[in-house]
This record gives sequence, structure tokens and C-alpha cells, in this order.
Amino acid sequence: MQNLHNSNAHLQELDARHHLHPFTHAPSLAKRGARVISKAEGVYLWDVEGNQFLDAMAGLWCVNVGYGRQEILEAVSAQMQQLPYYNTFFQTTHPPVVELSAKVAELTPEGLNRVFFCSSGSEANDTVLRMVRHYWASVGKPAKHIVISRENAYHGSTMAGASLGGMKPMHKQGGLPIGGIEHIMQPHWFLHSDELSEEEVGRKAAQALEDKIVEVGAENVAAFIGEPVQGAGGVIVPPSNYWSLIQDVCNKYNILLVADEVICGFGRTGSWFGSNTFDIKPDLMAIAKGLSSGYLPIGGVVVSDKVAEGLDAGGDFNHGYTYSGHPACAAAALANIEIIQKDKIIEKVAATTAPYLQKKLAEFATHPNVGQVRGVGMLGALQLVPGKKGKSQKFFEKADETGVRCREHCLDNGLVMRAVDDAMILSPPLVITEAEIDELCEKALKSIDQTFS
Ligand code: PXG
Repeated sequence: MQNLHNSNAHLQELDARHHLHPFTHAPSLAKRGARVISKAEGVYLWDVEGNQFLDAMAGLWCVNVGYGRQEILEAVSAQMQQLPYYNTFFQTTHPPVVELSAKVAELTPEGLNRVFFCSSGSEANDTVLRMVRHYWASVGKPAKHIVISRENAYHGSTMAGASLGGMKPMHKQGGLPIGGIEHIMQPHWFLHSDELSEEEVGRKAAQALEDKIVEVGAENVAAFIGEPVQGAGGVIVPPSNYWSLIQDVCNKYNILLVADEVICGFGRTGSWFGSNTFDIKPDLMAIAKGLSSGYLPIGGVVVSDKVAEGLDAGGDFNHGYTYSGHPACAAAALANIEIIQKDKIIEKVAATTAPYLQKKLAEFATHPNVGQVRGVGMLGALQLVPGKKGKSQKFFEKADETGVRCREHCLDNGLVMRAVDDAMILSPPLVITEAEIDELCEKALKSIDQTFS
């Protein structure tokens, strides 16, 4: 018999009364009751009533090695017994953070060798903003303080994270963006595909960076920040010419290039980092999510030798968190990386499962209500459209509604997918098998059909 205190209704009631959820209108949620997820294994979730869901979002784009990995639990448990907490301030360190720093330096692209740790992607990007400004001040160019980002980017929810991000509904709350942050167009071909080729959109979006630098003065610009593939914005895979053009502009004007690898890092795009997949040579990289597969919260900023040396010249960097390099979180990250390496997860994704997923997603292009299929590695988006007869059939009269309806059908069919602006998004655990990809695609197709029937 089910314990009354663990019953769905009881938990929903307490949740509605006492728990404020992220990105949620509380009264609307209270009316319907939150979905209570209580168990997970592999790529599957179960709610407290025993309903099973295939988690095509890997939690929030993070559970790369899948749920239920005992090796991580054991590593964390052993670390908790040995040293549950100590800090990395005041000239101290501890074995797991040392080992993890060296491991991250080994995995990240050449020349990125030092890591600053924090607990999330948002904290990583807050660190990025202070760090790039402190870097330029340290090398005698304090005027270089502006960071250029992109519309519809997502870099987190803290004051700096949300300001660096380009989400208008976030800027509307809390007086954002904070000063010294500029936004330019995103390389989103679907929005312009009636007038421009994919390459032309890539060129135009890179030109927008150059134009903005010239407008505000290169002597005032610290950095450009971008996700290799915009995730929360709708899995926007950039045109193939985009990143090399962006790289050229950054080099030409002596601007630091920051890759926000919070989603793309640790195998998501079919190599260790999005920077590998898109041949980006970043000066700084923000990491989180897949670093520990979400088992415990940890993030970081990895910096190039050039940036590290600049920071060294600047005295103390007056920045840090109680949990910078938390030993249990570092142990979780190390065990997670060991699984990725031992099981050759990224090799399997690149050789087999990602090509299979992308092939299956490409088949959706013939669906009368799928206007574009986007994807790379274990990321995908199915852009829902009212029809395919010209420009007027590209967008729904009321944005967002159709995606949300489709998401509800997905849940009824035992599938967790995310809706972004009427695009259905997926980012499953990297360990998903071909049979599970078949199940995912069958359920997605059924849900899309139900949405339009
Ligand atoms: N950068 C990127 C690229 C992200 O995707 C962050 C930074 C912030 O990380 P933290 O750990 O502070 O959340 C993110 C997070 C969604 C969704 O609904 C996406 C994220 C977080 C929550 C929800 O797509 N991305």
C-alpha cells in the first residue's frame, strides 16, 4: 500500500503550498499539480504513480551518462567519508579538485589548461564576465569591458548570466541587462530562409559582430560569448561558415572568444566539446551540466594559457564561491568522466547512435507540419509549422501554443520533450540505444500527429 505521505496528491499539495519553481507561474501550476518524478534508470523516468517516461531531455540537457550509474554513487560516498567538504580559498586544495583540474585540462582543446570551479553554468558565466574584464585590466587595457552576446542566447539566470543571455522575457524582469553587454543577431537560418541561403545567414550574423565592434569601438570590447549550438534558444545549429568567420573577427579586433559549453560540453555534439565539433579556438570555456552528468552540481571556467598569464599579472582575482571545487562534486565529475572514457561513450555516439538519431530525425522533414529539422550529435529540433505553402505558413498565429500542446501529448505518450517557440527539442542521454531512439521517434511522431489532428 502506498504511504499517504508519499502519495501524489499529498506531495502536489505541499509543493503548491511551499515550493517556488523556476520559470513557472505558481497559481497555474498549483491548479494542475506538479508532476512528481521519483525514480530513474538509464534513459527512463518514473513518476510517483508509476508512469514511465523516456527522458529525451536528459534531465535538463545534463544526464549524459544516463541515470543510475553506481560508479558515481560509490565515488561520492567514498569522498564524503574521507572529506565531505573543504574549500579551495586561502592556499588550500584537496585531491579530487586537483585530479579533476588536470583531467579537464587534458580533455579540453590545446592551450586551455587551467580551471576555475563553481557550482553551475550561471556561476560559470558570472565568473566569465568578471574574469574577462579583470584580464584586460590586468594587461593594461581596462577600457575593454564590453561583452558581445547574441539575441536568444541562454547563459543562465543570475544577474550576469541572464544579462549575457539574449532572452527578452528574462531581461524584462529585474532591470536587465546590466551595463556593458551588447546583443547581436543569432545565426538562425529558419528565420531568414525565405530570403537568404544558410551561408548568407552565417555571413550576415558574423558581419553583425564586426559591425557591433566597430560601433562601440574595439578598444572597449572585452569578449564575444556564444554557445557552439544555441540550446535553450531552440537547438540552433549555426551555418557551417559561421564559427570560422566569428573566429576571424575576434582575432582581427583582439577580442576574447568565450565558448559557452554548458550544454555542448562532454560529448553532446559527438566530440568532447562543441569547440571540437565546430573547430572553435576559444580563449575561455564555460562548463557545467555534462561535467558531472548532473549527479551533483559543478561547473567551471577553463582558460587559455594567454588568459591565465594575464590573470597572473593582475594580483588576486577577488572572486570565488564557498563551493568552488567542492570535493564530493569533483569526485562525481571524475567518476562521470571515467565512465565516458571507459565505456567509449563519445566514440559510440559519433560512430553509431548520433548518425542514427539524425537519420531518424531527418525523416520528419516530410511531415506536413515539420518545417525544419535541425540537429548535431545528440541534439535535435523539429520545427513545427502550420503548413508548408510559402512564407505565411512558417509561423503560427499565436507563438508557443502549438509546441506546448505537442509537449503535453508527448507526456501522455510517455515521452519527455521540451518545446521552444514551437520547436520540439531533444537532447537525450548519450547512452541512448538505437532501439530507444526508435521508441523516442515513434512517440514523437504520434504526438505531433495528435497535435495537428
Ligand atoms: N549556459 C548554457 C548554454 C545553458 O544551457 C546555463 C549556461 C546555465 O546553467 P545553470 O547550471 O546555471 O542552469 C545553461 C542552462 C531549458 C533550460 O529549459 C536550459 C538550461 C537550464 C535550465 C533550463 O532549456 N541551460
